Amino acid sequence: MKNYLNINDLDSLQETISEAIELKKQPLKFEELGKGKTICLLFFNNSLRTRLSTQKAAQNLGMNPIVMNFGAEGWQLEYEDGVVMNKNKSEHVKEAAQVIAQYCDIVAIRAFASLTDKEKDLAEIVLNNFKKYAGIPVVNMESAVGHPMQALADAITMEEYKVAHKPKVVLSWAPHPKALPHAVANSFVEMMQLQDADFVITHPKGYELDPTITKNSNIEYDQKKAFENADFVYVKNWSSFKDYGQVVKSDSDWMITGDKMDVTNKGKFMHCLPVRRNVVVADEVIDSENSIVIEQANNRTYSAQIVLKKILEDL
Ligand code: SN0
Repeated sequence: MKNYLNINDLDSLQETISEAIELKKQPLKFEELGKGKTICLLFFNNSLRTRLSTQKAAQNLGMNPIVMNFGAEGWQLEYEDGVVMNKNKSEHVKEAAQVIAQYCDIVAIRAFASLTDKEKDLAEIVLNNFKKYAGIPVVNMESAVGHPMQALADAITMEEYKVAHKPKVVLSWAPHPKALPHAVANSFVEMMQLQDADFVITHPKGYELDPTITKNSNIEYDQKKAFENADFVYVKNWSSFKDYGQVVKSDSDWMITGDKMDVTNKGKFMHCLPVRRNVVVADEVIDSENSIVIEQANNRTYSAQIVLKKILEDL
């Protein structure tokens, strides 16, 4: 594999999930593969799981990770061509990306959506400019549009907790005090489109995701109805896509409570974390035995490790 920008960069999701589960049993099996190779992890935004699990994954493969908090400590980058750079942007991505490529073999980037400029967000300007100018493999650690590393960890986790029948999987919007990106929800939808499942998206009217991503996925505006007999309930807040980046209503009654989980099929509660307790989800749900959020976070290491392994094999 050359780059990992989207879940569809994987040749086969099912095979990748199986390989990741094997790797989890023997995480150090391929510690020679990355010997002498360096990965630069560039963070334009905050991170806990992504930062630690991707470093751990790289180390398990024998690589040297270099981490940089680019947002706080790097020069502000210019992405437009032909600009007179006499304002606040100190360096052009053309130089920055080429320079970074001198120091490493793979570059992994976190750059959230601005949620103010829809066109630029949809064009994935950070990821695509690094891809264009760095000339080395690029890994998406949450971009404006997607978080495929999270989606792969989610798929691994669902495989580990799989039910005997075709599962019912619900992606539910939940309230949040801030306007959040669509990336996690988008990649979860794209991943579910590769699965054999009864998949339902539920959210209040006005929170429709990008229709070019959801395509013909089933949308149910009645959250309780959507939850009926669900085997997995994947929860995430996102801002409006149509009224781009806006919190159109707060809808606190969309919080995930024990009552709602009661109509599921002992449904597993999933969330990518970080999560706002008693805003997004009630304590009783996230603290219940059906909550699998910690295992999801654990699987971030193996999703990153299988992705890096595939890239290292093709270097
Ligand atoms: C990010 C998001 O895309 O929704 C990262 C998720 C992996 N989440 C947040 O920014 C939550 C921040 C908060 O203040 O709750």
